[in-house]
Amino acid sequence: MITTPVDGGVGASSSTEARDLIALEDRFGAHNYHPLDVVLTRAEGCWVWDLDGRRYLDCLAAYSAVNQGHNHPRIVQALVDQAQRLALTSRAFHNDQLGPFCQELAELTGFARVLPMNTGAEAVETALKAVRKWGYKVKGVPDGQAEIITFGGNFAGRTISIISFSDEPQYRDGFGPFTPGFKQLPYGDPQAVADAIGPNTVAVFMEPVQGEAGIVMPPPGTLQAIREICDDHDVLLIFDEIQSGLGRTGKLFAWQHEDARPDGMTLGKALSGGLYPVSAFVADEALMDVFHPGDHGSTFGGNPLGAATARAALRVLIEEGLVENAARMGERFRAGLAGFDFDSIAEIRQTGLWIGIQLHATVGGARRYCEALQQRGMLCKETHEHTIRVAPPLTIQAQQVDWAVEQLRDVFEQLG
Ligand code: IF1
Repeated sequence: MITTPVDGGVGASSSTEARDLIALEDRFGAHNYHPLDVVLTRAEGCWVWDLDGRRYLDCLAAYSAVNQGHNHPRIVQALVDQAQRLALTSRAFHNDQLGPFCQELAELTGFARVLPMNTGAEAVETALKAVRKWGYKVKGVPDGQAEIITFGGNFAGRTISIISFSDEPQYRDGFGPFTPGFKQLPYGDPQAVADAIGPNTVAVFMEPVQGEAGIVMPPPGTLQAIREICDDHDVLLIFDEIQSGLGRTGKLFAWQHEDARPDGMTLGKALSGGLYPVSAFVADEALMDVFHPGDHGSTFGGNPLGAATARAALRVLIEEGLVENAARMGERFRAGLAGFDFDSIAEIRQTGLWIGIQLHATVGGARRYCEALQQRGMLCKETHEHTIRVAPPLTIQAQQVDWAVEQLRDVFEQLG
């Protein structure tokens, strides 16, 4: 039985302790985020609790890093067991978790080789280095001339090379000079790709569904068309599945909604079930074998604690049927939202358990809708001011979906 949060949820963290904790963050932390006014202290499955004991349905899932649900017991146990045995060796030595992790991820993704890193941005940087080196050593592009095609609306991390191909002014302002070698095109336009490819183009790098842009799907057939264009021009296709992958869209990987197998993928977030930073770049030998010992690496990349945690997270994803559940529950969400006829809504985009409710720019932004949802015990996060993003753990059940749709309906009726 879904019950409303304790005290009916009164929104802003009211306890003194919560306010003191927020004050500490404000006094001693960098001000690089503007979180909702809630202080979380406990989580289980799809639910999180704040310091005042209020319960919330987590519809952000740490930007799709907790697809398996918060603190999944099997993943926690794997983390604890490994932490008590061997946590970090560096790659100067082998360990007994990395080989099995690489094998299991290679078999799951259908790619021959795995390069393990920690954050999504590091996996993206690894992919960028791989395609550039492939361009010079295999395709024969003149040294230093490699070009990578990217798309407007992308988000792939916060490093200087990654923001060098971002079109979001705030992510770039004050951080120049930028890394050269990127060409940016309109998202979802295969003809633009065909027109832009030149002799020095080494790769197309893209999200098969854009997350931060507001759950933006390309027109049907786009991925397949770009795949064919890349094949015709000896250009690599790399999909960033760090947010769209591992079941989020109701397929194991978002590209599987089309017939468009890439030459490599970046993975992260739910790769560890949200228990530990684990990311990876996966590719076939022709691409991955450009890396020779000493070319690239990381202190924590491939550590046994992350590898053991990720092995458990992938087992849970598959054995608990979370990809299939995401497809079913996503369909339930879509059906529930189909009846939303509110003037404030410009568009509802949905694929699997990934929903973007785009509001008209005239209604004053999505944050106040997220704040109203918070008061009803549902945590969402707006993206680019006007879109409410709904992305619960893939473990969500029908009752919770129906309850979430009810809260969304009430808020739209309340705020118009
Ligand atoms: C923040 C959103 C932002 C990603 C894709 C790579 C990365 C991400 C498709 C980098 C990370 C996070 C970063 C976090 C908020 C969140 C995010 F898109 F998910 F909503 F920012 F745009 N590729 N996305 O989504 O992975 O290095 O963070 O592990 O930076 O505020 P990371």
